[in-house]
Amino acid sequence: MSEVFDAAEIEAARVLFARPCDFLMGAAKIDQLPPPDLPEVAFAGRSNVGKSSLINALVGRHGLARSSSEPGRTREVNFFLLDERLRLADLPGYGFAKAPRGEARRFQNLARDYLRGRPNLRRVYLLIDARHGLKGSDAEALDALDRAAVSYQIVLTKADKLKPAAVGAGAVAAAAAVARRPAAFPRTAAVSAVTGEGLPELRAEIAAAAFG
Ligand SMILES: Nc1nc2c(ncn2[C@@H]2O[C@H](COP(=O)(O)OP(=O)(O)O)[C@@H](O)[C@H]2O)c(=O)[nH]1
Ligand SMILES: [Mg+2]
Repeated sequence: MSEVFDAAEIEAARVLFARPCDFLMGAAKIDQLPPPDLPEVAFAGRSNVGKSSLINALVGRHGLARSSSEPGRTREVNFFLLDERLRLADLPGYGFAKAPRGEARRFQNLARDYLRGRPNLRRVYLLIDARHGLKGSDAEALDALDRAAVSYQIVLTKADKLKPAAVGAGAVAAAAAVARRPAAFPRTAAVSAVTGEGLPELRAEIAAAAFG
């Protein structure tokens, strides 16, 4: 089932993500963040890469994290509380051409300030569309994560759009692209919010990062 996690770890993670998960709050400014009193993991990536869909799929609740058709929501850091012991943070997307320049800078600064000053942040999942690979704006995000020294892991999204061999090749390419980056986690993940592939393993990765 998984080369990295055993059946008991996969099952424990499944049980964790089957626990209640609710929207906690959206923070539009750095001083609105919840206190850093619980382990947190964050999901980052270009607009439309599938951040909100992945959070929904992980917790099995469609419509929990809103999709990017509601732009206001995507300019905040949105927090979800899982089982009253783990917070999931949906970060503002980057690389969104339609956002006005000043506005784009404002929410990118928010994401950067969040990443720099969050002692309870256990890992950032940097989502990349499996069909497109890493883009220039992704490289900028990786630079920011390396500078902030926040552990991050690459997650290829929308794996259902490609044949398994192509997803595998994309995973190898992404792993090579981050191999020398200091804060990058060596494993990459590949998921689909549509078919559910890769979700059991990613839940186990998150549980290990948060509580391991
Ligand atoms: N085929 C496919 N489409 C997806 C997947 N995840 C997200 N999408 C679609 O991609 C678009 C953007 O998703 P969203 O979660 O809003 O992206 P966000 O801006 O990163 O939060 C939506 O139309 C989703 O339905 C996936 O795993 N497979
Ligand atoms: Mg979103």
